[in-house]
Amino acid sequence: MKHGDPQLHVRGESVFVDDLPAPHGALHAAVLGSPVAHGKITRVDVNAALAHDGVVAVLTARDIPGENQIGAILPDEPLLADGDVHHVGQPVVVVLASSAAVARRARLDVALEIDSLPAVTDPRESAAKGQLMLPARTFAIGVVDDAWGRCAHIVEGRADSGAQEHFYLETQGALAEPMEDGRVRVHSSTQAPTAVQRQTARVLGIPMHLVEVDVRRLGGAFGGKEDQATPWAVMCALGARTTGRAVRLILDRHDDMLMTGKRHPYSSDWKLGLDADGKFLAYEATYYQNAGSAADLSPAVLERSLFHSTGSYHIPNVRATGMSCRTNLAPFTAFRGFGGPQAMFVLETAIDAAARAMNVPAFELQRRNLLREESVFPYGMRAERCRAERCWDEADRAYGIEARAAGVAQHNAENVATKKGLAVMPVCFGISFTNTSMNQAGALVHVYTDGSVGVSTGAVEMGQGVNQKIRRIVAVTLGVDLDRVRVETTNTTRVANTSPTAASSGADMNGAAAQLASQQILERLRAFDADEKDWDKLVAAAHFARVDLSAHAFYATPRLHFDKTAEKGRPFAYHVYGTAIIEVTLDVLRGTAEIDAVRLVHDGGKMIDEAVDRGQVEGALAQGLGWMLLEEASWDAEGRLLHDTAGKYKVPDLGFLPDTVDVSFLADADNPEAVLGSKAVGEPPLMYGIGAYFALRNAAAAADATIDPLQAEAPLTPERTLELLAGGFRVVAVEDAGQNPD
Ligand code: LUZ
Ligand code: MOS
Repeated sequence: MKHGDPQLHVRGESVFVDDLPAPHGALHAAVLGSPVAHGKITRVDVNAALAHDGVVAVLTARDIPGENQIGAILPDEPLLADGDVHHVGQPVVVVLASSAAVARRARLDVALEIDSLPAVTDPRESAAKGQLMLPARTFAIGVVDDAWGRCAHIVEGRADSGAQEHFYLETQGALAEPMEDGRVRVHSSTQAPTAVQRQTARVLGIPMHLVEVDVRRLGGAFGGKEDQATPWAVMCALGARTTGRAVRLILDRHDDMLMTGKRHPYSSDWKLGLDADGKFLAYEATYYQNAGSAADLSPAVLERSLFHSTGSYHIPNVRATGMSCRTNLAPFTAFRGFGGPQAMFVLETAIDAAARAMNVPAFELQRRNLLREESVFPYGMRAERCRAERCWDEADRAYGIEARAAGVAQHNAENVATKKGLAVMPVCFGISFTNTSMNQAGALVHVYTDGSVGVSTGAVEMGQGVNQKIRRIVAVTLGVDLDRVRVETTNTTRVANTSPTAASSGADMNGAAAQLASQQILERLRAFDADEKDWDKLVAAAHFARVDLSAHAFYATPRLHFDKTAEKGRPFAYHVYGTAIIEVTLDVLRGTAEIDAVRLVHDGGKMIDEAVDRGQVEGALAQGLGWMLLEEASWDAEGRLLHDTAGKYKVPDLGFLPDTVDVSFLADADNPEAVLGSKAVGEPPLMYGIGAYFALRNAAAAADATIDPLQAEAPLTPERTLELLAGGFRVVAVEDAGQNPD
């Protein structure tokens, strides 16, 4: 791979939106956001800002020629606030100037007056006030209420998980150029070029064919650019339309953190019932999703929480209810896992509590209740080619769960100042957009007369290696060297009506479309000359004989259906499985922890590019560990973001990550449901990180047996760990224990 993204990245040659050469006369934009979380706008006076040298225009809601609306699921999100504001940082005014510095300075001189109203930041309070985005949804199987009576053990409690910054290296940004005849071309750092095209057309009041969106690559996205790249791109297009000049808007880190949404915090109630043998009989969960001030993708995220309420386990009686609760925080949005991690954290909390109540290791209960072939999920789908037990048993065979647990117990018996903890985390994640209609992709393949190949698809490269996979798929299909194949930018005039590159399905769907297009060309070439072995000669001769060397193809994931009235169907093409074993060491006095090792077996299918998949597993794991133990997002009671700069927010780095990360891929893992037998990889491994929470809490419990397992709150930062220990921890006790170990 001589010309791939990794090579360009390490040489610093990769071009991002901010690196594109500025068109002649290009302007720079800065956005003024609301300083308060909720209120009525009483005055917006832009004259002082306009008076700045270099300021060309200042845009408000009144400058929007079309609809002031960019909400995709619900129409509840104006591009620029009009009348009222609903979160701190909500865009109100866009300043266009000769430089970003001038635009940022001038925005401070906009006179923006707002009458503050009370803000709601807590999802339970929002639900109590009836501020749901949509009616609550419930997924159910069996009869939960009858099952409790048959349970030998019932545990009940609460679990809370926090928000998470996407912290993509490249912040949100776009560049829009006015073109002839009313057209606009938008370069956007988006996972969803078609969404940018659609919302730009909506806000400008023009047809979609006047809007071209082009995406070379993203410097990371993680879901943060599935829906929330759109406003900045639309603002640029609006500016270009208004001034006739190109407009670039790149959020600085502070604005990005302040104005954009994060992973949804959840507050949840749970209840788990088991029989005397430790079999799960009944499970009930209620999720209060903190959705923020506009729907964004929240209802879809909530739906995925419901799909993943039972994690990797078979539970015959389930009732899971979810609510998207409107609050006065920036709209929370897609983030790798998309509601799945939040739901799995709740269930693992319940399992951990049950294990403590029954005085057995949690991993015994986990293993006993894993999904099996033909297990039915609460949403009616059966587990096909279920690999939950295979991954677990393979991890156990390779890494020895019992032996490691014994080592941890021995350490804890011999040590007072440090305690070790172990947890096992099985993952099962459904692959496909839960919204069935989104499971479609297109590709356009050109073979040029010199035999080189250009491929366009709907997939967006964001560092996940989708272009490398598509290259391989096309090269293998056509039978040419990898170097003959180039993946072009993602562009709405070449491949139209695309779904976002999301739901881990970018390579699955766009790769399949690229394969179909390549096959069409190959069939034409073979029909023309079945015997010619030399690719270059074959192509040149076929062109001379007027054979079409281009093909478009379309792929729609087969066999998907879902009935939202019954909440039953077959929403996923397949599931990805895996099991991780996580060990940590806690410094009991300081509350700090080291993650010692993560060892895992992952079901990668028949991998198209093992290096790419390994990178995805390791990166997702790091993000999951960070979410659980390190990354603390916080707001004050007035809805002001407290972690509003890079310096106030910890992201996982090499020092935080374990020295030992053993990733093995399941052997013989063909997958007939995806291209070339592969499996999607982007999101599932994030959820291995959940095990770190329980490994650490187990370590804390080894220091203090009084820690309440019925309440779980993530992230388990050193501060929170010390709070947990404070209940039963006394310095005196440690000194005593030193002389008199018990
Ligand atoms: N985005 C989306 C997603 O729109 N629908 C999904 O089901 C999904 N799943 C995971 C990540 N992004
Ligand atoms: Mo999504 S969380 O943009 O796959």
